[in-house]
Amino acid sequence: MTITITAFEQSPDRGKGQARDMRVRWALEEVGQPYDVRLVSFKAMKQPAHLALHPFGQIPTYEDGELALFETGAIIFHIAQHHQGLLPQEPNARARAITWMFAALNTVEPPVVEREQAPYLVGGKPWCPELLPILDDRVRARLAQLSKRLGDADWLDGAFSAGDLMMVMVLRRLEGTEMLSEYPNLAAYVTRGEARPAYQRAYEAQRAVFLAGAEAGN
Ligand code: GTB
Repeated sequence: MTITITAFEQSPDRGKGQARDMRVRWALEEVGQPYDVRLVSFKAMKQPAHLALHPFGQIPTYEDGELALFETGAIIFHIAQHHQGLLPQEPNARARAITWMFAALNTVEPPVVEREQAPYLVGGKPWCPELLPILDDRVRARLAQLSKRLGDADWLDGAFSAGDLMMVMVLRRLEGTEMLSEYPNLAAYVTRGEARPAYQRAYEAQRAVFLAGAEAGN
């Protein structure tokens, strides 16, 4: 049975690998699993057929036979548990790698997304100019802590793992801001992740969707 994931028919990021199907594509490429992609429009995501797969009407979803999953954390954990290459075998090292997945999603991603979305959500409010530096500082606090822990290591805990995959994807959301470049070891960490052949294949695959859509006039 071939794995099928869902992705945006027209990604608002114009094929820059920011939509979260990129995480799943990268994980599948790392473990060498082929997959199909079903593209969905914003409208289709809110229809019953998609809501049956994803109660919040979002992408990505993951289907393999009778199993249907949503939430990138759960999907990547599932892939990593069932295929070699994303989690160490040694139990304690495996638990630590899983811890980094949670840290990426629960501790680093929330302030990053909060900062990214603030201008859209409250940009018109008179107090927004005061809020943004506060949100910047919340991101910087996490980056400083992460930077200190990473030090001059290549990856967060030994070999590359699903924890690094998730953390690199979260940090990539800071693209276009100055913040990442203030922490050169984190910027190099992201570049190292992006240089992995599996990342490159995933990036090109999602970009091809955007290019095909643009050519078709979408
Ligand atoms: N917690 C969920 C997970 O990790 O799977 C979050 C899933 C999610 O946010 N999905 C987004 C979605 O479907 C797409 S990735 N949104 C449509 C909706 O909610 O109606 C988030 C995203 C979208 C676009 C960009 N971009 O253009 O740069 C970046 C990230």
